Order: sequence, then C-alpha cells, then structure tokens
Amino acid sequence: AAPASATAAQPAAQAAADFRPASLRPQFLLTGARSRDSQDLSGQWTYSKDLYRTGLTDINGWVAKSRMQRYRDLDVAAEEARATTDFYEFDMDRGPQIAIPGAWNAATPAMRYYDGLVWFQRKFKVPAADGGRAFLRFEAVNYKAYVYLNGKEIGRHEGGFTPFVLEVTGVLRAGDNRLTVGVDSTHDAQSIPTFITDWDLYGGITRPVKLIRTPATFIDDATLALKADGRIAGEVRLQGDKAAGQRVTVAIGTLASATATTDANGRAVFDIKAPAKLQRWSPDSPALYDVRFSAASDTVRERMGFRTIAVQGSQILLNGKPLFLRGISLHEEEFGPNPARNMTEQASRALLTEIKHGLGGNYVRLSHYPHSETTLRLADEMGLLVWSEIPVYWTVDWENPAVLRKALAMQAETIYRDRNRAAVVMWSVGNETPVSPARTAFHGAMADNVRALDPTRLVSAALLVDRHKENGEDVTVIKDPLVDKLDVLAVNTYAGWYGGDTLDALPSLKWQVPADRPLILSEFGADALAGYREDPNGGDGMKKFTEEYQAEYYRKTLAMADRIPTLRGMSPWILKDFQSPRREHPVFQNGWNRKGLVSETGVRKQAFGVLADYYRGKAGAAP
Ligand code: GCB
Repeated sequence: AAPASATAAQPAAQAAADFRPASLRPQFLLTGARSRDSQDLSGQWTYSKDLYRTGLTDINGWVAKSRMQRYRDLDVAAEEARATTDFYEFDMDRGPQIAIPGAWNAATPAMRYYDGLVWFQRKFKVPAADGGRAFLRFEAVNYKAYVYLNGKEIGRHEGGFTPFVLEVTGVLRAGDNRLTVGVDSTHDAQSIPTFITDWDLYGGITRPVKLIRTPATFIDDATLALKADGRIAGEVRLQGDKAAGQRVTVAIGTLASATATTDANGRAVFDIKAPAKLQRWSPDSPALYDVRFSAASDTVRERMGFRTIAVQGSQILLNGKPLFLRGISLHEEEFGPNPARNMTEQASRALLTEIKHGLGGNYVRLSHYPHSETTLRLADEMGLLVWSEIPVYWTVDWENPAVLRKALAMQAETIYRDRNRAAVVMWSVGNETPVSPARTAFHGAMADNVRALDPTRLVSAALLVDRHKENGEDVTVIKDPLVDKLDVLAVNTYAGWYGGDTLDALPSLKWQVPADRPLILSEFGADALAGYREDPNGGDGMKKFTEEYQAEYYRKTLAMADRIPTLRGMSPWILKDFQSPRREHPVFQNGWNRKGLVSETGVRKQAFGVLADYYRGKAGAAP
C-alpha cells in the first residue's frame, strides 16, 4: 500500500510546509482583553432566520437582494412611513429577541433544530473617539460569522470555539451604532468538525462580544512562561505607528520586574531569572500572580501561574514531581434540562467544583473543542490541570490542504488564547481518527505546529486501540504511527460497552503498551439513565442503561486500568449527560448521551461514587 498512501499524504504535508507558524498569527489578539476598558455587548439582541441565505447571496444581481440584506444600516419602519413603493422583507429592529451570549437552540422550540444562517443585531451607543483604536472581540461564534457594523462588512471568521478580533476604528460612530452578525451553523465535509459528531449543534453567538478601545499604539500580545531551566521567558508585541523602539515593562506581582525594548516589528523578548520566592502553580496550590505588561501609554494585566510540565520515561512531571491525572471529560454544557452553552462564571464553576471537590479530581479533559475563556480562567484559579483540543474528530477531509490550513489556524487561535493559562498542560491534536497515511500526516503537521507555537507544553491525541486475540488471550495494543509525534499516549477504550462483549471480558484483557511512555485513558464510559435500576428479582446478568451496569463497568475498568504499569491518568467519558442528536432511544436517551456520571440536572449516578472512591485512593499515592 506504500506508494499510493505516500501520494495521498502529499498534499497535506505540502500545506503544512506552506503554513509556518508566523503566518498563523491572527492579525489582532488583544491578549489580556479582560483587563482592558471595554463595553460588553451582551444582552438582548434581535434575530432573523435566513434558511435560504438570501441576505448573503445575490442571485444574478436580482433586485431582490437589497430587500433582504439584513445587514443594511436601515430603519425599515421609517422607510415604510415614507410610503414609497420600496418594501423590505426583513426588519432587524422589530425582530424577536434573544439573549446573547447563548445558543439559539434553547431560545424557542422552533429554533431547537434550526441549522443554517441566522442574523443577529444589536444597537449600541459610544462616546466620541479619543484618537485611539477600536476593536470588536468575539469570544466565539458557532460556526461561521459575517460581521457588519453600520452596514459595512468588517470581517468574517470560521471556527466555532475560538476568539477573533476585528478592527472598527473609522467605522464606529460617535452616538448610535448598528452591529449585525450573520451566523451560519452549518457544518459540511470541509468544516472542523464535520457534520458528524456526537454532540449538539448549538448555533449562535455563544460567548461574549466586547467593544474594546486601545491607545493608537497598544500591546496586542503578551506572554510569559516558566521554562525547565527555571527561567521565565516570554514576549510582548506592540502594534501601531510607534510600536518600534518602545520600552516595555513586565512585573510579576511585587516579586520581579524587567524591561526590554521593542525591535522594528514591535516585539520585545524577556528571559528573567525566576524570583526565589516564586510559588509554583499546582492543583494543590494554584498560586496566581498579577502580571502587568506596560508600554507606551498602554497596560494589560493577566492573572498567571508558573509551573513546568514534562515527561520523563513513563512519568509525567509537574514542577519536577511525578503526577497521576485524576480527571474526567467535560462538554461545554451547563447543568439543567435545556442547556444553551452559556458558560457564565456560575455555570462553569458548578461543573468544575463537581470535578474538583465532588470527584476529588485534579484534571479535566475539555472535550472536544476549546471551552470558554471563563472555564479556563476558573481552572487556573481552582487548580485543575487541562487537556485542550480542537475538534479534529472522527472524520476529517485529510487530503484537503484547505482543511489542514483551517485546523492549523484554529490550533494557533487556541494556543494564542490560552498560553498564559498555567492549567493547560496538554494540547491534543485529534480524537479517534482512523489510521491512514493522509490522516497521520495531517495530525503530524498539527503536532509540529503546536511545538513551534508552544514548546512549553505536552502534545497528545486520543487514539483508537486495536483489540485482538493472541495465543488465546484478549490483547489491546496501540497500532498507530502517530505515537512518534506525541509526548503522552492517550487512548479511548470502550471494552464492556461497545463491541458486543460483556463486563466479564474486562478482567482478562491484556494491555501491551510501550514501557517507556506515559499512557492515559482519555475516555472510557457506559450509558446509564439516572434512576433506572436493576430489578432485584430480575434474572442474572445486568442490563445496559442501568445505574448498576455503569457502576460495575467503572469498577471493572478501573481494576483493569490498575494493571497497566505505565498508566498516568484518566479522563473517563463523561461528567454529565449531554445532548446529542445521535442518541434517540425513546426510553433511555431522548436526545441525550447518557454516559454522564451525573444526569443533565446534576443528579449523581452510582458510578460517580465508584470513581470518587478510586480517586480518593489515588490522591497522595505514588503514580
Ligand atoms: C467517543 C467519542 C465521544 C463520544 C463517545 C460515546 O469515543 O470521542 O465524543 O461521545 O465516544 O459516547 O460514544
């Protein structure tokens, strides 16, 4: 098969070579945006469905277009009052209202399964400009965004979970402004993810939108990290007319400060000796410092922790000490019967508290896409290590260079967003993707990209395992050339749930994995409907979907895990039941994947206690 597969891998590899990390840097980052003066555009917006995309498409220059362009800076009611022969087939000012941020799916029953283009509008007032610059920062729009301010297109973005910043200096008006955003939730074979996943669509402006003003020359990016050699290194980048030759100051609380001067590109680099009193960040002691970056007339602040993460043989070392990752996987869904992916601080804190204090965890797999900035900030504050991934999931158009370019850009947006979060220790480059040469080249390019953008963290991927009979034994191995690109091996394993076998298969399962590499179980799990119990007088053999089956599945899988000598952690699937259109069993599922250890409303199932007990035993024990 070699010749054919080598050519198949070619386009992706070429695309990777064409996209050096420098070209993946978004035009604007506004790192530390939270610390800047800003106007929050959250609240009630109006919306208008546009299933046929008439607001975007011009059919052969038909006049129809102007009647339907929702983004026009137009007071339709005033036009109508003038009683001309013109008429309109939209009016954003009088449309139904929706709370932003939040997915439209939970807004009304009619919007529940809407998948396509929706227009959103919000009017806002601003004071007269002060000579600085103005930007709109969107934390996430799922999946494509078309952004217009006062009738003028100011930018587009693809990718549902990463932020983007658009400059509006010059378009923004003193006084009234009209912001219109077309949001297209449709996924296709070239989107990331594609149209097949095991979670819900959740279209909309799902995270906050802010108007941010900066001085004419401003700090666009600022980062620091503790390196293995004990020094703190980083960089600051300015943008604007006076970006070159500026003195930049960095202060880590009151412990240390340093200065450097920007080069012709507005970049200043730092390499500071870590102060003797610096407390290392860890889940047990999540020490954070107020870090201040100042230059010209601008200042940004970040709350930051400092720690090292490394792999040595089969150990994962946090601040030089071996570690066992007591984790769980998490989708971005708040507790409650009708989630809208509105990750308020309260919603996010509730989920992370259940992991940290309910389960006794120190780690969370934020699956299968970058979670909200709020969640990452709380992970830093509460002390939970994070696995971060982008939705390169199951099926992707591996041979398409444009798709690889999207993946690399999405990866870069994620890394630039979160590289100041000490909690993030691992970047994953894929989930459960069937092995093929083109796919391996694609993930390999992603892994190289991650290392170039962020050499301070570990690279992993959730791999499929290969299970077969060998000399009469039931053996699990990892047969995947991608392992050569990874620091930590991670596998999803569902023996005892999928694949037709019973729980009796688990005790005799043998694992043959490399002895010199850390392994984590990135997923295992079984569905249970909360409250559905075994009939004590029923026959023998447990029934799937009962709480007892799920609990026993956990006991047996954990016993199996204990027999893998290189096991360094796990993130079972999953904390909470989550909505998935794939799951339509009318009694047990009704649109929910039931592998949660808690129900959608937060009721703990039996298996929750099994895992919590196991983690209690692991805490403090040598990995
Ligand atoms: C997996 C996927 C995850 C699914 C899960 C399941 O392996 O990575 O996204 O939800 O299995 O429940 O089947």
